[in-house]
Parts: sequence; C-alpha cells; structure tokens
Amino acid sequence: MKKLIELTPEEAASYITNGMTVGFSGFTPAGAAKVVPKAIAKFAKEEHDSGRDFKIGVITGASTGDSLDGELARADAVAWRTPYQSDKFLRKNINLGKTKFFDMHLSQLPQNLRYGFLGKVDVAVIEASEVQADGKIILTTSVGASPTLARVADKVIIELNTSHQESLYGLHDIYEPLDPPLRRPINLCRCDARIGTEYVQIDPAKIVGVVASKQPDEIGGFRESDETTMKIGENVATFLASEMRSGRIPPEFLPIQSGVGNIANAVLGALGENEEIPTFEMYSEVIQDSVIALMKEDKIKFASATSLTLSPAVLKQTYDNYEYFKRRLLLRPQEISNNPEVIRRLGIISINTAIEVDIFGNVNSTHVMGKEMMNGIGGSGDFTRNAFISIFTCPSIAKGGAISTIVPFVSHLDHSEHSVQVLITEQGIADLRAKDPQGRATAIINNCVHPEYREQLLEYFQSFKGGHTPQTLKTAFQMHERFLEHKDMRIPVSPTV
Ligand code: 0RQ
Repeated sequence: MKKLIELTPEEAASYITNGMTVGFSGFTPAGAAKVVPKAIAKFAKEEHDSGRDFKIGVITGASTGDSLDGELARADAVAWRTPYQSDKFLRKNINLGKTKFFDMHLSQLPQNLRYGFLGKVDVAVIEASEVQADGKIILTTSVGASPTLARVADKVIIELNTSHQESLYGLHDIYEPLDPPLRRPINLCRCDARIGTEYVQIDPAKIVGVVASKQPDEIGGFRESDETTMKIGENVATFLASEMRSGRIPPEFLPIQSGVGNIANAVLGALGENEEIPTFEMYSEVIQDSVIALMKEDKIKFASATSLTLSPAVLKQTYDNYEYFKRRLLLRPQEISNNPEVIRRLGIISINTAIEVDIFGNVNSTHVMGKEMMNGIGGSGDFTRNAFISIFTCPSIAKGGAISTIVPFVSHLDHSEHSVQVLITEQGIADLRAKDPQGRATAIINNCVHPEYREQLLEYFQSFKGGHTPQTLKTAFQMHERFLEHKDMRIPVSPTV
C-alpha cells in the first residue's frame, strides 16, 4: 500500500495553479480547510505582486471561516464561488463584481458536481481527523459536500487536524446516492437511522499528500439574545404549542430544522423553555450551541445535521463529555441532511430567517434592496419547500427602524407564497395556511408589521382596485425607493407651522 506523503502548506498549495477549480471541505467554519487555503492566498498575493494572474474557482459545502473565504477574498484570488458564503470580505468582492457568485440549494450541490454541471474539480482540500493509506478518510466537525468533492476531484490534499477529539469515528454517516436513472429511495425513516459508512472512501492514488494542522474551527460566539429575538422565540414556541393542542402536530412532536444566526439560536432556546413542547429531535443542517445546551437538559434527544458549528467553549464541553454526546449526534452529507425526499418523509418543521417578506408571504433571504448579496439561499429552500410546516422569522424592522422588513413586494424572491406557511416577528404570528392573497395580507399587516409601518402598509393594501392579489405595480416598491433616496422607509412627518 502506498505511504501517504507529508506536505507543508506551501508544498500543498503549489498543486493549485491559476484558473483551477478547487473544492474545500467546510460547512460553516466547522470542518473547513484552513492551512492550505491560507497558503494559497499568500501565493496568490505574491503572484499578483509579480504582475501575474492568479484566481481560482472555489466550491465548498456552505460558508467557511476566515482562513478560507476571508484570506482568499483579501488576496482577490476567487474568480467564482458557490454555493454559499457569509464572509464580509468575500461579500464585498461579490457585490463589486470581482467574484462571480452563484448560490444554489445546498442539497443540490453534490449531485450537480456529479452531473458535471459545475465542470471539473481539479483539487479537493479536505480536513480530516484520520486518514488511512487505503483511502479511508474520517472527517471532522462537518461532512457537507466533502465526500463528493473528494471523489470527483482529480487530486486530493488532506489537512489532518489534531485539534479535534482524538477519535471521531462513528460521528459521521456517509452515503452518496446513485444518479438517475439508477437512484434508489433513501432508506431513512428516523432521524437517528444510519444508512452509510463511518468514513469517506476514495481512491488512495489521488491523495497527493497530507498537511498537518492544529487550527481550531473559526466559529465566533453568539450575541446575547435581546428583547426582540427573545420575543420572536417565544412567539415560535407559542405557535408550535398551539399546533400541538389543535392536534395538527402529533403528541410525540416532529423533528425541527433551524437556520443559523442569532435569531435561530434564540428560537431554539425558547422552544427549550416552553413546557408544553416535549423532548424533540432535530433533523437540520447545522447544530449550534443552543442544541448542545438543550441536549444536556434532555430537551433534545437526538440531532442529525451536516455540521457541528459550535463556539470553541461549547465544542470543548462536547468533546469533554463525548461519551454522552456521541450517541445523540450524527453528521451526514448535505445531500442527505437537506434532502427533499427525507424532509417530506420525516415531517420536518422548518424555521428560517428572512431578510424581507412581503404582505403576501413571499420571502427574500438573500438580497438587500434587491441587489446586494448577503449570504445566499443556503438550505432554507431545501427545507421550506418540503417541510411539514414552514416558518419564517424576522424582526419587523431593521437598521434601527429605518427599514421595515415587511414590504408591499419583495425586492428579490427566494421562497414564494406557495411554500411559506407561517410568518413570525416579535410583533406576532401570521398563519398563512388556507388563506387567499387578501387574507394573507390582512394577517401579516395586523399581526407582524411594526406599529410605525402599519398605517403605510394598510394604505397600500387598501389602494388596490380589483383583481385577485391586492398589488399595485406602480407603488409596489415605494418603500424601497424612499429608503434609497432618504435612508429611511418612514414617511417624513411634515413640519407643523
Ligand atoms: O445586519 O448586523 O449589520 O445590523 O442583516 O440580520 O437580524 O442579525 O439576522 O443573523 O439571523 O441573519 C437572513 C441574513 C439573517 C440569514 C439572514 C441586516 C441586519 C443585520 C443580519 P447588521 P439579523 P441573522 C440555514 C438556512 C439565508 C440562508 C438560510 C441568512 C443582518 O439568516 O443568510 O436561511 N439566511 N440558511 O440589520 C437590510 C433588511 C434587513 C437587513 C436584516 N430588510 N434590509 N438589512 N438586515 N434585514 C443556514 C445554512 O444554509 C448554512
């Protein structure tokens, strides 16, 4: 058996040349490649300083950490990027047009790679906790798209990261579906079902070398929940408890998917505190700090996801009590954690955050004022479209009240009124199920809009003259236009004489 060769980060980076497509492990900063992308960024800067071009195409599972997206963006080394990002430097390059970005449903990335829709992957850089000379790779805190990236790439570089728990064997369940017309049903009928292997298996001949790393995942902590996020969380818990009372959610409850960020963290905290909601399971893509806290209290009994996105202190607690947690956690490829077939079968309750929602329930998750990319659609579409109940949350205002997150018409559309069932802000709950457009608009304006904007939206709604949907094209973007002109969506009060 071929012995694996040890490489320095610089030697590994030398396999990557201008114009290549590189796949990196990482779904959120969890399990993201770190030392090799940093070395690539350094090399890119040197090439640029010498007047030579150096830019690559970058594919990952989702967002990553500063050593990957941050370093490469600061070196202006990213020609194109997919499927998701949340780095401020990369976001800037995307919005300046320096990096081409196409965001896609995260469940589709691995199959799109196999179908050849994204072209050839030249090199995959994969963080591992263990690698064997026969090509078995045990991943770290995320699975994401790594199994597929490692399998389709021409060459593979391993970042062997020893900052993790000594053995993560058994944390992962690796299963890659066959492609049509040979695809079979995904035999997953419970959150804790295992259908694959504990390791990724690739052809060892493709592994060009192993780079040692001790760098921990670059995950920041969360902002403390404030009054608004706490109220949103309480409203979500109240809504789900009332769905249980009405018998629409069964007494044993249904698995929860929760997005990332401060609001999602506060929502999970509130679910944990609601006494009517029984112990539940998660079938999600990201496991955040709040899941671990609720697992310790036995409020969450199992969590299946594709990444363990924990702040350093919480990851340490998890590793310190690994015997307890390893029976309750499972990481799957994003193609399975976010799989529409499985989401529909298990009856997932999805909870995601919107940037902007219109009075009909159309949701914008990605673009500020219709044109500035924030992060990407991520997994929100995979879950929303296929959920048992799909919920969107957001504060009713942004930027200190200068923006109403509820507008007459979204400036960009990610989730349509056909998929969005419930909207929850700190103001209240709008249940949009079985309502026509007028009923939806009434529920949203009455229950979710901030008082400072209620009259304005009501006036818009009432200006409608005939038709099925109360929409007036001429004034549909008046609030956005006012913001672009005056940096505030509120109608200025005319001075009293
Ligand atoms: O900016 O921090 O500069 O003030 O957007 O907003 O309220 O802190 O909420 O951190 O949960 O992020 C939709 C971006 C929300 C995220 C989004 C500004 C606001 C603030 C962040 P500041 P909050 P969050 C699973 C599912 C898409 C992907 C997804 C997201 C910043 O949840 O990327 O759902 N979702 N994935 O001020 C202008 C508005 C605004 C606004 C908020 N209407 N106009 N700015 N902001 N509303 C995850 C994965 O797939 C991995």
